[in-house]
Formats: sequence, structure tokens, C-alpha cells
Amino acid sequence: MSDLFESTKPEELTALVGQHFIYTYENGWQYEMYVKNARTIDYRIHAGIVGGRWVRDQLAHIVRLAENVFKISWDEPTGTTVSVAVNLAERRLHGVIFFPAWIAEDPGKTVCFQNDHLDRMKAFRDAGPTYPKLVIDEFADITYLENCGADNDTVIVCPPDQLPSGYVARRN
Ligand code: FER
Repeated sequence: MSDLFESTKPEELTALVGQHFIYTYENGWQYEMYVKNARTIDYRIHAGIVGGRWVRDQLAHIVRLAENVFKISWDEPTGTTVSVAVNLAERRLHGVIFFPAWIAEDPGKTVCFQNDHLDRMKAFRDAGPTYPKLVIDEFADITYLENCGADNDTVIVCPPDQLPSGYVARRN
């Protein structure tokens, strides 16, 4: 059934799968993403209204738009939806985040290692309020980019505040 609603072409995603990048939106929010495979991302949030939040094995819809340009879109258990367009050649990115109203009102509720709290996040999502959504769209610069290979479970393994000092400030 889901085949009817997705356009994943793993063979077009080889330049993206395995990439691990740290980026800062122009509003100062700092994120880190690892593209684990053609359908999966891991991430940590270092700064912003939900800084401290981290997630492994989020199902995502990932497509190639042009050479070295990709779009990654997903629906969180919290009800937040995100779509990120990544330009690896220019190390630029544009993200659109659609937050349910309950997160805009109290973002700290989602700050955790989400994998350990999936039922709680879905209960918050279902309790709402969902509307009005808070829509944020921002450009970001990728300040660190490396290829860690596919399906690497050693990339995103600890909370943002337990990383070695200087981890997010590295530039390459
Ligand atoms: C991003 C923008 C927003 C991102 C994640 C989010 C990993 C938000 C997630 C959430 O709050 O659930 O670029 O990349």
C-alpha cells in the first residue's frame, strides 16, 4: 500500500546515504543529522526551542532532486513534520518545520531520547492541541560534513550534552 505513496529510489541516493552533517539555521538553531539508509535518519538537536532532543531510526522519505541535491521529509511521533532540502555541493540546506501547537506552547515536552518515550510522545500528539501549527522555514549552512557509511550505529549514540567538548564546533 505505501508503495503507492512513496518514490524512494535507493539507487539515486548513494551520494547522500552515509552522510553525517552538522548545520546551523539562520535563526541560530543547530542540528545534526545522519542519513543511515534510503529510508532512515538519526539526529540530534543542539540548539533551538527543542535543543537536547535526539532520535534514532526515524523513518523518512528521501529523494534526489538534482545532482547532490536531496529532499528528506518525515512525520515525527510527536506530530511535528519536517522537510529538509540538502545541497551537498554548496553545503547549504533549507528546512521547513511544522510544529503542532502543543509543542510551540511547551517545547520542553519533546526534549528527550525519543526512542525511549514513543508512547508518551504519541499520547501528547493525540492530546494536542495540534492547531494552529507553528511553521518555521529557514536556510542553514552545513559546518561539518563526513561520510560514515550506511547503517552505522555508532554515529548518533548519546545525548547532545554528553558529547566531547568542541564536537559541534568542528568545521571542515
Ligand atoms: C531539522 C529541523 C527540524 C531536523 C529536525 C527537526 C534533524 C525537528 C525535529 C523535531 O523537533 O521533532 O533539520 O533535522
